[in-house]
Parts: sequence; structure tokens; C-alpha cells
Amino acid sequence: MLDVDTKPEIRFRDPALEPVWDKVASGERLSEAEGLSCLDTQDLIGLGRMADFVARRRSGNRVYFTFNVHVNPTNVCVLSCKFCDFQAKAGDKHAYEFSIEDIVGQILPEVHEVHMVGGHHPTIPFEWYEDLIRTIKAERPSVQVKAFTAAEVDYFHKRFKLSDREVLTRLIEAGLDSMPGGGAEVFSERIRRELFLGKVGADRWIEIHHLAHELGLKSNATLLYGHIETHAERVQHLVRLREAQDESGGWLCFIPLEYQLGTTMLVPRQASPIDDLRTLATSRLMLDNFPHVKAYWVMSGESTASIGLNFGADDLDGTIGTERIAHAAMADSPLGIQRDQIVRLVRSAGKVPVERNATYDVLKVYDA
Ligand code: V47
Repeated sequence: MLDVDTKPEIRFRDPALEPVWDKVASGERLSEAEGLSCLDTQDLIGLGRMADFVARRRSGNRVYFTFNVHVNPTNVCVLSCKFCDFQAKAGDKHAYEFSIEDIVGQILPEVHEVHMVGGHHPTIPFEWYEDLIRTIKAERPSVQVKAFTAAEVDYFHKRFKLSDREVLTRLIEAGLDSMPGGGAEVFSERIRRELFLGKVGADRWIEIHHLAHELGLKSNATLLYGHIETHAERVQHLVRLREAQDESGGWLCFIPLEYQLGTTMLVPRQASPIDDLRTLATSRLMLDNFPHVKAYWVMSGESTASIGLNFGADDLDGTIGTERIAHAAMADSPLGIQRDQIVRLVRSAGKVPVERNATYDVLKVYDA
């Protein structure tokens, strides 16, 4: 185990990582150029040891997960993001809309978190979403609701002509507990124009999260990588998030999402496990003000995610139930996994599994 009080010796194959390590060990903030050195390095082991050091300095030996369920109320969406296989247009054969009853039926009473995001539906009224949260909270009182990305909040604002504050306040009054990190994609105007025109850009995404933080919600943040973005754009995304977190302190966890090719095929090949690990480790090193970094097993696969627990990640998301977004894009991970399997993955990385809820209250520590 690394001793986090003294600076352990790391023999780097890449000399560009030496000055990075000096700064990391003394708790100094890395520059954009240093972030790029991390993402570009061939010295995966050296990079991983630094990121693991930082993760241990923050979380000790602990790796967090939750007993949760992902629910996607509808895939009907007015947008046509070029990376998304999940969306459908009304009338498509694969279009669906769950009723509130269907959704509550998907939530086992004993789960701790429901993660709920969906398409930008053209006709569902705002009151339906309020009703949905209220009903979940009434029928599943011990479940925390982590729902609606900043992109959905922006859509509600435009479609229902409500201020962001009104949208968020009404959702909070209905019982919303926290916000997921989706919809951030890549904070690059070039990529937004090319891949997700019509959806929030960086400024709006951050503005909505900042307002949520002001209203007392905690939230997460994501980066969709492994498509047409450059390494420089990935690092710029991290720098922008770090600056935003300096202002509000309301983000709990950062999740790099590996683009799944599905039928959208923006690039010929999926990101490699090495790229996944480099992205995870660089995120941990750059985001010095984010409490947690998640290895999202659904998109990277279980094997890479479990190795990621030694490359800076201290969170594995959760059991998930039935995942639909990545699996619409043909992810080859299972739809959901058992608690036992998560505990096994964490232990095999030499760490201690800790069960949490959406806001990171500790529910159970799985001591040996
Ligand atoms: O915003 C869409 C992404 C996101 C694809 O907050 C795709 O704890 C890969 O944000 N390949 C939704 N990704 C998922 C998400 C998330 C997941 C887990 C945990 C949390 C959290 C948030 O999925 C979207 C978009 O960026 N997405 N299509 C695709 N083909």
C-alpha cells in the first residue's frame, strides 16, 4: 500500500511525468500542459501510481458503490445527437414511454438510489415529472432520487417557459435529491456544433449546475470521450470543471464516459483500455477539488473498471438494474450486476467496498 504521508519513490519511464509527480506529491495544482503530458504519456504504470496516490490521499482504501437502479422514462427525444443510439422519434418502432406506475415498478423498495434521465420528450407536461418524483418518494420513501441532467433542465426551461430556478425549485419540492452528471459531453463548441447542436453547451451546463448547488443540491459531472475529441479538448474540459468547482464546491463525483460505437460509429474503434485508464488517472490528477472519480463499468467493461480502481477511481457507480443508454449502443457489459460482484471487484483491487447512497452517506463498510 502507498504511504500517503511521505512521497513514495516512483521510477518513471517518461521524464515528462517527473515534474508532475513533484507537484502532485506536494498537493500543487497541475497546469493544462501537465494534464496533457499525463494523457499523452506511454508510462501508464507511472501515471497510475500517481493517480492511485491521490485517490488514497482522498479516500484511503475505500471504494464506493451504491445499490441502485437506472430508469429512463422515455427514449423519445426532440434532439438527434450524433453519438446517441438511445433516442427515438415518436412513432418509431423502438420508441417507448413508461407510465409512472411502470417506473415505480422498476424500483425495488430496498435500493438506495434511482438514477433517472430520459429523452427530451415533445409532449409530456412538466407536472408529470413532478408527479413522477412525488410518487417515487411516496411509494419508495427510503430511495434517493438523482435525476434530470442539466440538458433536461435547460429543455424544461425552454419548453415550459419556466426560469431555471423555477424548474429546479419545483423538482426539489417534489423530492429531487441530487443531479446526475450527464449532458456535459465535451466542453468544446467545435464538438457541440458537430455532434450535439441544439443541446446545452458548456456555459449553460455549468450555469444550471451552479444554480442547483446554490439551491442545495449536489451533482455529478461527466466527459464523453473516445470519439472525435482531441486530447487537448479532454484536458480543457477538466480544467473548466475544476474552475467551476472552485466557485461552488457542489460536485461530488466525476465520471469519464467511454463512447460506445453502436450504430453511430463516429470512429472506427472503441477507445482502448489503456486510453480508458489514462483518462481516468488524468481526471483524478487534474480534478484536485472533486471528492470522487468513478470507473463506470457499464461503458468501460467490468475488467477495465476494476483495474481503474488502481488508477485513481474510488467509485464504481452501482448495481444499476437495467441500463439502457450504453446498451442501446451495444455495450457488451451486463445490463446490471449483483452487489456481491461489486464487492468482489473492489476486493480484488485490494480495496475496501463501501456502500453509499446518492449523496455519499456511508451505509455499510464491507470489512474483511
Ligand atoms: O449524457 C449517450 C452518454 C450520458 C452514448 O451522474 C453515451 O452518476 C457512451 O451521464 N456511448 C448519460 N455514452 C449517462 C450519464 C451517467 C452515467 C452514469 C453515472 C452518471 C452519474 C451519469 O450517456 C449522456 C451521454 O453523454 N451517451 N450515448 C454512447 N453511444
